[in-house]
Amino acid sequence: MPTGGAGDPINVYSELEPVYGDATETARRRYETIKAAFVERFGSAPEAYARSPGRVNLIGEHIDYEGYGVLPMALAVDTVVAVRRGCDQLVVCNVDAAKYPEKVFSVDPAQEVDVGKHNWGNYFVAAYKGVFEHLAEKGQQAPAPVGLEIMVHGTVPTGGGLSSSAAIVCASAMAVMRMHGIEFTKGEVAEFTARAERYVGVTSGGMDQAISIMGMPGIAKLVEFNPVRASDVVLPEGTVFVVANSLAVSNKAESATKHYNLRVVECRLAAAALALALGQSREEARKIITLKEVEPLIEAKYSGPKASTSGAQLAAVQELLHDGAYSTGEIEELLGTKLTDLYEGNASALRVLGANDSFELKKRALHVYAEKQRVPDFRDVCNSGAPVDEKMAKLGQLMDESHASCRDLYECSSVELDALVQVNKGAGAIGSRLTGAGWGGCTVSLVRQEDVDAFIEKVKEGYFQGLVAAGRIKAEELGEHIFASKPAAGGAVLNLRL
Ligand code: NG1
Repeated sequence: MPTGGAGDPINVYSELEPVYGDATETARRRYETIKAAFVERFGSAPEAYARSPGRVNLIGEHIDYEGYGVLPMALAVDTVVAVRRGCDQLVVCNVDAAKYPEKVFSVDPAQEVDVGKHNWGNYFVAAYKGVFEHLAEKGQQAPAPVGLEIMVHGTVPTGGGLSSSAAIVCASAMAVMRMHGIEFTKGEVAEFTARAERYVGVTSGGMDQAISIMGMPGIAKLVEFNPVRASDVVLPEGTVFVVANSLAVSNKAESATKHYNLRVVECRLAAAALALALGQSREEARKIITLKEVEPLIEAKYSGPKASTSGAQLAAVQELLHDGAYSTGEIEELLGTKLTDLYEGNASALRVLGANDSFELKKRALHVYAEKQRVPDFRDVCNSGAPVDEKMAKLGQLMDESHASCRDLYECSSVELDALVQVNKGAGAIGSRLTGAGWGGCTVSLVRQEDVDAFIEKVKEGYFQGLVAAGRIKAEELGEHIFASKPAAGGAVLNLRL
């Protein structure tokens, strides 16, 4: 039985069954294809396979970088990395060579990742560097780097908010570790792969790598940070989550200064403004980075049994921050510093300051403090002894509230996502929301097992048929854009005799 604790070693199996369960026969055919591609390119079979899944976040959006726990599950779709020690380079190939052409890199762990020339092989190099960097951080002697022959195959849709990038980075890291005889715990791999992904130019919050490594079949995870850890959340019997892709593509890296990274800045400024209003000096307020750090200050002022709950935090925000945007000048006056000085040395934040001169603080803080409470609430409903129907109704309500908050307060939804959520609800979803960063990408809907087929048909009619008719997607591809998923296994190394 796979285990998913941060202190556990990476799972190693000699069979596909512990990972793929009922879908083992389909997986076997896929691995045979990967092996055949490997043999054709490199002359003989791989020594091992490493695989890591995509994920869907069930609740807790845009709060991981504020220090709060999130509640994702691993998906059945994954990335497989077949690997063998060989030549004196890193030769990175893909079964889909037309889309992902072969890339060759040196074995030097200190090499730079060329973010300017974005290519898919960068994810492998980022993971490779991450393994050696983590060894160095631990003060452990690194083994001599060896050349590797690699064949990758992924089934996680790319660019849809299901963390295809975490899947390839985590699978690559495990393959590199295996070939160098290096062992780290799951928690260590989750931490260093989150940092390593930044080499590819994305400021990751840490959720995606943690669930990709620590996911378990049938179990969602409450993932918490500093240090990263995951605890089991058993979903009610008969619960299925249906993922649907709005097909609005949000390029996170390109739009970061107006979307993702702007929100990170707004949250810090909201935290600083709250700290000031709660009596901290300007100097102290300038040191505050996350809204979580403000919690004890709120607790000190709003004494009483509920002082540590989101109720007190939301009351504090309502009282202490004003409606509407804060201008750069107003915040600079409050904090007694130029914002460019506050963010000195932080290139992504400085780009945000260059592109924006007003910041929404109240709405963002209201979202974060309400959303972070929905995560333990969701877990508590799952763990309660209530009847299944009642549990599902409460979970659905939390998901609906999360979507409304993302749309109205965090403003990270989009016309397409809102339309898809509406179609999902009309098709019988008990709860439905955007998942991942938003501004495009996927929705996740809670559906009863017995209703799944009818639900998917209705959503195909209500949302996707129009896109087929407009020639944007092909009817035979619809299964990639909407699919049911139960929590699937996390990352593993497979020593297979195929
Ligand atoms: P996506 O864009 O869905 O991979 C991003 C962050 C997460 C988290 C969510 C919002 C990366 C790689 N991931 O997820 O850490 O902050 O947005 O909840 O940036």
